[in-house]
Amino acid sequence: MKVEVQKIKVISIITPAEKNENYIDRALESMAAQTYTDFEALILHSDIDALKRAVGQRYREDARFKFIETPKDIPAGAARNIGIEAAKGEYVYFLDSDDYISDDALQMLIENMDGHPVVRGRMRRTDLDSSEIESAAEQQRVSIFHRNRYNLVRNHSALHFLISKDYIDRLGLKFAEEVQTYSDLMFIVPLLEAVEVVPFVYEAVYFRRRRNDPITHPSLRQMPIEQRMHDLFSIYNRLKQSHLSFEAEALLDTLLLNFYRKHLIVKFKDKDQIDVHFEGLQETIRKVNPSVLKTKDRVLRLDVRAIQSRSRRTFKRLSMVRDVVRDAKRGFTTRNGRKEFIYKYSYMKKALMDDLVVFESFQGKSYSDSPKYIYQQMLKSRSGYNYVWVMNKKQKIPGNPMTVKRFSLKYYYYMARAKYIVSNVRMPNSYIKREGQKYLQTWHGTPLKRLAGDMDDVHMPGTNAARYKKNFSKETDKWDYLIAPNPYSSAIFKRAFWFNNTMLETGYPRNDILTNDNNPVIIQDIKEKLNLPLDKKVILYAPTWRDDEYYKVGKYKFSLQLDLERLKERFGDDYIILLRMHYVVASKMNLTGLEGFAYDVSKYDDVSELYLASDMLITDYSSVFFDYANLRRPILFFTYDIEKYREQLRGFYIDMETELPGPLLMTNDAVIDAIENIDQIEEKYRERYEEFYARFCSWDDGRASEKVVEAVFKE
Ligand code: C2G
Repeated sequence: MKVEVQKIKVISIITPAEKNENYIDRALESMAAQTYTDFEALILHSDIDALKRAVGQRYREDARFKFIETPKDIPAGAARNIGIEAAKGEYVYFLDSDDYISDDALQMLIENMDGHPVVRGRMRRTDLDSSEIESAAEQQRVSIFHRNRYNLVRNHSALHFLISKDYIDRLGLKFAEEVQTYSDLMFIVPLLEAVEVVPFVYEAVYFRRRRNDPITHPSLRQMPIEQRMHDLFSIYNRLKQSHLSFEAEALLDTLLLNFYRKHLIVKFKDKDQIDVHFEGLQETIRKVNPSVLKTKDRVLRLDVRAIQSRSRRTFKRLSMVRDVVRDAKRGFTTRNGRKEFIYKYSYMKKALMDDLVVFESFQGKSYSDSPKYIYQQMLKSRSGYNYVWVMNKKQKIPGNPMTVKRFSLKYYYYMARAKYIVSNVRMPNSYIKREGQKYLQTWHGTPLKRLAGDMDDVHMPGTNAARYKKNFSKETDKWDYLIAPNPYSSAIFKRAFWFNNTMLETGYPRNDILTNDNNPVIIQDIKEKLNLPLDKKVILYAPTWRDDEYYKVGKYKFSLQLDLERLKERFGDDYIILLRMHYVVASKMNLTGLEGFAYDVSKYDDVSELYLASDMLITDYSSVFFDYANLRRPILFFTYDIEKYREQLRGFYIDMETELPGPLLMTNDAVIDAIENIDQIEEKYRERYEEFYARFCSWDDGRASEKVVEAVFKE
């Protein structure tokens, strides 16, 4: 028979909600769904009205949900303390507002307390958009382990412990209030010191959601290293003052040493940082228990002993030697390591060359895009500069600049020595921006798909949203200049790239030729260069890539949905079609049987020239249409997978249904019909096209290259 007495005990769930209005629904939902219903949920926030507006009505009406006002901008630990003060329950439980728990979590915990003052369940990490549920009922097994109690807090968190309120009061447990992070240690270490065992309930699951925006909305673990270091040192020193068990010391020392190994070694690559932090680190690390230190690996031990006993200057020297050894080791073991070593220790030590400009377009894949037009403008209007182009294939470039292959030794040499770097995509992580170097980022399109900081989820291989954004912001920090093609992009770039340097609001250099060279002679030239028939009209098909369809990192698949046979049959007498895949697409196209009608121009360097040579564009979610609209020629959107693309992959900045200068077409029938009736379509979309043009093309006046060169390169 089940014992009923436990059922009357109330659990106080304490949930600080500051800045988490957007995430809290999932937490509330999981509280409401608890099979153990005797709880009060104490939701803490500095603006109760705003919070109430953000949550569903059912929580406002359910008396178990209590909204408690806190002072503004207090750390989460202080908010939890207010929660503890207000708690009326026999038990206290901490659930964060961006996480959630399994439906029977509270029940499993309380039923398995077994007379102990504290019990803990299992933690699982999931993504922010995850709706995974795991409940004991599904698992059909019940287990309680009595574990080494300190194994339960390796993530130093008080979450998912169910604790007797009486016990908390008796021990006077409080979270640290003077810190943002690590405040849980102050609560949890004394608690664990006071108990012998903590039952562990495998079936009670706490889902810890991984935040996807470490730059503007960091979770506590994503806070800046400086903050976390200050907090960890402060809590560590406070706790070390009391008499602790060996297990507690091992927990704290290991936390400190891991922090050093994971974050400070990297930080100390910049030797000035040693000057800033050495004293505090030395004072703290001297408190590490020698028996704990003995259990760590040799390299770490040597480092720690040096910090403990040497002067700052000696440690700095040792640290320099350590860096060289580490980089040299990489030099022997990784493909580019040797070159990066020479780059860092030799080339970077040589003086910058003030007259040298390195250009790169699409990672050295082509001589194209805005870097090409900026370069051509420099040839015309500047003297005294030397140029290097990053080109992966051998190719003759006007002006005969030096060309280097990406990641070759020469490439590293010029990346180290050039005063100016011009690129339209991100640089590799190994690129180190030098003091005095100027990095002009041209970017490569008006954004339709959500960019960097504006992306919720990332579906590209080998990364997640948090890592992606962190890397991305490291890159954008290096940009001195960024080109905006229109006011709309300028606003988005500032936000999504966290960009505060010089925005060149000039329009796109790559679009200059759409204004200046839009004439029959040049168009015929381009067609001849491409060996195209001169008596046919030209359709350009230029779709973008799909984040989730790939062979491996950087090599994407594209499966052609356009029915070329039908198009040829219907329009072959009057039209030809140019197929232009995005530069990350690696799929090959098979055009047998379509000779004289379909041409693969994916390898052609400059898409702007293809725009000029075509009479009509078919695209999808590619930024090409923003540029193409400069020509005021018809645009069709073949958007057969718009639902997936919009909902799952990226999300759009503009409303595709109402703001585009042409129709969305879902089938080949619709495409054929649209080409057939292209005149009516032009007529129908005339007004919208004009609005679109005014919004996105008005800065493109044919002089963008000139303005950019003017702004960045002295005469
Ligand atoms: N491009 C091209 N051929 C294609 C698609 C794109 O030559 N079939 C070129 C165009 O210059 C285009 C640029 O690559 O403007 C960027 O391509 P998008 O399809 O827009 O995609 P993406 O590389 O993801 O960049 O802010 C812009 C976005 O980041 C988009």
